[in-house]
Amino acid sequence: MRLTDTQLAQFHTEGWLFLPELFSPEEVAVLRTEAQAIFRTERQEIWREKTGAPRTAFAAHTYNEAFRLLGAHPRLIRPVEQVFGEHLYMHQYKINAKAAFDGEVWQWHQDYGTWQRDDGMPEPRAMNISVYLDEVMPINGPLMLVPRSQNAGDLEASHDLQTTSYPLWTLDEATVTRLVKQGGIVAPTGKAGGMLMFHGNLVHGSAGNITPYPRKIVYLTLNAVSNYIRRPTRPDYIAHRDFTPIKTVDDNALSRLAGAHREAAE
Ligand SMILES: O=C(O)CCC(=O)C(=O)O
Repeated sequence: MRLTDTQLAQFHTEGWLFLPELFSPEEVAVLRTEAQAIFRTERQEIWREKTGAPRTAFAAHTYNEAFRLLGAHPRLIRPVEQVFGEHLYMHQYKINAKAAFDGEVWQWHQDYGTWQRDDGMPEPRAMNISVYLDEVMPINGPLMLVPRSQNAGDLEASHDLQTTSYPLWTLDEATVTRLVKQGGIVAPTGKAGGMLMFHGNLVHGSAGNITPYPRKIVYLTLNAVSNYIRRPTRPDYIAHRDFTPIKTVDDNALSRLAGAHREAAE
């Protein structure tokens, strides 16, 4: 899959691109079922909110077949290769649960702020590309983006170790207000199967989810191979040390797996 010139221009100008329903209901159903099963297990890669509700499952591509296939899926890998013009490796992989009633906030931040400070990533030549596993609505804690804020570069940030169960380099209110005055805020919503990619310096965050509707999103953080991390401080299930270029799987690999699951259930 290749992005069109119009899609590339939207990404470069606004700092983000959303493609609705890029994955079929059948493909996304198998991922959602597997994510629910992962969140029921206890392992070090699964982090919980202070209430005990699941927050994030890291590195699912290393222990789950459906997420392994998604982590090498051409519909996700090719667009990012197109933007960076080189091969990619998986810097981070996570499924964010944003559980019904209990899903907590993600403070305003830039991803590259954490990748640089905590992992020693030289340049913002990595980005998050995500797939919605549930419908993302205006009411269930959608990701909020500040368009064009990627142009502000690497902003001063402070290390928030208190607010949630996940440490993050967050931005102050004056900085967010200034950038929002320039670019506004968008919250791309859509059915399960939608794909959202955004620049590593794009300012973003999300509010808590107090609705009965869970909002699971899986994020692949793809880094250009030449931009491998130099000074990792986080465990390797959070900031991977395997810089091997990703080889893509067939475009229909997930539908085949969904078919195999269906047959096994019959
Ligand atoms: O899933 C969310 O709501 C926010 C995730 C996020 O901002 C991040 O992983 O950097």
